[in-house]
Amino acid sequence: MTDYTEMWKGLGLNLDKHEQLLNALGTIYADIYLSQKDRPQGMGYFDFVMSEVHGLRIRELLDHKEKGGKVVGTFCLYVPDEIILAAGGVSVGLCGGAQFSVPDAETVLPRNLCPLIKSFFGFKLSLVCPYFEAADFVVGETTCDGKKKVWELLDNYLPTYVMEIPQMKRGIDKNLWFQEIKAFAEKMEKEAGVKITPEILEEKIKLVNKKRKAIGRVFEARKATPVPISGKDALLIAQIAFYDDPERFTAKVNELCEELEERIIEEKGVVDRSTPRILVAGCPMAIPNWKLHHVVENSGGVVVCEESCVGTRYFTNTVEEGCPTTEGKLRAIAERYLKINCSCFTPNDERIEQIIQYCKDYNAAGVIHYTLQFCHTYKLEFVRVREALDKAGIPVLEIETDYSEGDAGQLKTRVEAFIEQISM
Ligand code: BJ8
Repeated sequence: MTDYTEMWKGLGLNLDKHEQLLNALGTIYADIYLSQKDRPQGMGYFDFVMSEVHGLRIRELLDHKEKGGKVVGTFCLYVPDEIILAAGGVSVGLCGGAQFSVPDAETVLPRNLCPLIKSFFGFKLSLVCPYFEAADFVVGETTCDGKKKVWELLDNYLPTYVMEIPQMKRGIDKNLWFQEIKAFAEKMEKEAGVKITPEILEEKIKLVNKKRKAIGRVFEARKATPVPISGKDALLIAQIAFYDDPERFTAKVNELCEELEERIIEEKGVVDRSTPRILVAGCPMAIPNWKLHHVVENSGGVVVCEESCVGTRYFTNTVEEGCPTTEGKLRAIAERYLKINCSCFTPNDERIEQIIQYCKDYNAAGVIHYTLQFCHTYKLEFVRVREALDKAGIPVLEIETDYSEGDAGQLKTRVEAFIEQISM
């Protein structure tokens, strides 16, 4: 094992706290991931990435900075990777999935706030996240109210650029969004001191498209019965997509897919073919939030699809390739990103239609709608999601939770009862 202490010291991490975090993460990972049976061999790469989560990848980011490149922290699917990459930057989705940093965040933020926001803010306050410390600046966005206001506070600790995301998808909203995309490209050019040429932008559009298609291929494999990969492993892949090197990640995901496709031919699953198949819909699960998947897969079910930003919302739709000018390419980027169906938009009918369609595509016996505590948009949108699922005759369980283990027992009881209900 390489010793990265000097690197972490150089980044200004709180070494004692950081060690506690890594120890806790190592134990949780071994319990939740390494204990699984019949995992595809291709998951070995993702286990390796996790074992080096604060090591090798951080070293790569620092090497990139030494060569003059920028590291940009992001928190939302609407921030376009293609533009960051085209300006010679590296984009890292910053973690916000751990209870570890929540108490520190609550010394500044109100307690009745979404745990995802408290978690990432707490990581910055506690000086335990090397990605945060390696980032030159972060990009926030005007999605939910909590995030929108937290950027003003985060800016006290790290330069925070905010993109305005419209909340509707009319013609005027599309124009506003295109202007925002253009402004972001200019911001990246200024920060990185480079000009984004149409050639380089085209190259990065293709790179990110390939990455999305590779993740889509994993999801395609999950439609099979018996399912060749666990929901936990598929979730991990989608989480790692946010910070791994895109080219290497894509190659490794495609390698894994070849194995999954062979498993499908051999009818080799990670669980029995009669295992109830669950679709999880709702709030994103930032790394290392594996709580719900672990409960489901320890209660006799298997997760076959996430209608989530660590799932279908990430890979659905690609950016049109081959537009001749930079302006045309930026327009294509704007169009693709505005097709993401986040509950921060109104109306958001397409998301509801998609959930129903995914249930059919993935042959799901039921839906677990996952809401993080105090996330009003997903919570409210669930009223309409439930109506649509009831109408379609698809059973649904609503879970509202945070990152603590306080409700673990209650959660397990409810999930077990739901799985029993849909197995009948
Ligand atoms: S595109 S889902 S990543 S905004 S932070 S909305 S959980 S209260 S993360 Fe999101 Fe972009 Fe939409 Fe996806 Fe709710 Fe929490 Fe807000 Fe959240």
